[in-house]
Amino acid sequence: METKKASRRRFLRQAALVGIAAGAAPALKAQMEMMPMSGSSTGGSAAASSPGAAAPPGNPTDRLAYGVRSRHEKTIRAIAGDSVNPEHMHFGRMLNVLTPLQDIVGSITPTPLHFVSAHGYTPPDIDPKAHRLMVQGMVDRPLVFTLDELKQLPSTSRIIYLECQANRPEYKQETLELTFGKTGCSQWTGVLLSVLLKEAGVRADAKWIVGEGSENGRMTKSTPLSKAMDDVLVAYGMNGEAVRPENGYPLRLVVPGFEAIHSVKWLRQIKVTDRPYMGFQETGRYSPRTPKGIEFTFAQGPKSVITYPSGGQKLMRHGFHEIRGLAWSGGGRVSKAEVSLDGGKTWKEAQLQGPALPVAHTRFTLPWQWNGEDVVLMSRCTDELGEVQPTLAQFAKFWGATSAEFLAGTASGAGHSNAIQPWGVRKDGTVFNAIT
Ligand SMILES: Nc1nc2c(c(=O)[nH]1)N[C@H]1C(S)=C(S)[C@@H](COP(=O)(O)O)O[C@H]1N2
Ligand SMILES: [Mo]
Repeated sequence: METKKASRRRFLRQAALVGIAAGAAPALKAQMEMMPMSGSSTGGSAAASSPGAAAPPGNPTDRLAYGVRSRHEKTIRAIAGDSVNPEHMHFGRMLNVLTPLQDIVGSITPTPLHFVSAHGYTPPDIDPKAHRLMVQGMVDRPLVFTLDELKQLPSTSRIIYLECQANRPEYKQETLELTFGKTGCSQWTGVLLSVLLKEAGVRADAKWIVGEGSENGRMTKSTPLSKAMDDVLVAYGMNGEAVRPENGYPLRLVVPGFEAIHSVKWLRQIKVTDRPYMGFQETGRYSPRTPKGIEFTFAQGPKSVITYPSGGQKLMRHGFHEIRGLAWSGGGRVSKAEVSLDGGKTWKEAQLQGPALPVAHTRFTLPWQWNGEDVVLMSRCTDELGEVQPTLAQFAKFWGATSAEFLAGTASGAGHSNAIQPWGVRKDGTVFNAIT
């Protein structure tokens, strides 16, 4: 038997269809106003018909055709300090829009809140029908694909985090968002790049691929062929719908676990080569300089951060708080997340909120009683390779420098920065960045 709820849902759907087909928004609005807003099947119709339960504003047909969040929800992305007005971008200026991690309650980043990074050029407005992807270079058969052709090939969906190399605890920003906001986690859908490369026939002496974007300036980035043949996606889908314009519409690379610069957006070409390009993306800040010369870094190490309580927030009461955070690793699954309530002297194992997927944001929680004292909270994680997230001192030592030099900005150029992030809680409940 069909429940009342199900039949109302069906009615709504039909009403929406009728409304769209006939452009009959006023009729649909009238029907909607006659409907109780909630709970009539459980006898809650009295509350539902109270004046407080008025329909939200705006055109109901539009609202149903493509959902919008409650008007009471205000979370937005911040534009990072190193960005300029997107209307006036030119080479050398970045567009950096941050994921508001402090407001996100799950492990998937809502698409409209996913960070955006673009290298100085306005995200292009691409017509998907006119768009082409070319696979050429050291291949037997250069190929050109339309979007429709790509969509007909065998598809793969994976939940994968992306993180920019500029997400650096040692930048010592005040808030979680400013320090960690250049990461997001989405379900990406597309074709494995290996499918296209096999179709084109990669020559035996090829070693690299170079992805190229469609924006003015055509960003390029070199990625080892071994990775390209492994798990790189040519993605057209992001969380179940088309990739958003700023995130690479209609096509982008998703290179799991590598710093996000590899995940070339607005992808128009894959060139197979025997060596990497030595362009801006390979020689600039993305490649650490060591005594041996320029080094490339690829898979990102294990990293985590407490998202509540975090820098910029305030604890409003003593007693119970649930410590919450995110952990991820370019090396695979997060196998353990730990929290320290005493500035790193002792560690407690946190609860991982499954599924802990490989190369994906993984939530962790730990119940906590705050007695109103000053405390320093930290998290660290371990990945399935057994690698443990380092302290800033350990991280700095690895790159031949000290914490102080990293905090002063005189030791830049290291690879992925995954140092442990401490948040201090003061007696008045305010939370601050306590990195030293
Ligand atoms: N074509 C192109 N691809 C690009 C970029 C760009 O500027 N142009 N920025 C890169 C950088 S630095 C990052 S961190 C990621 C960010 O992906 P997102 O904007 O979808 O979060 O895209 C990468 N891909
Ligand atoms: Mo980036």
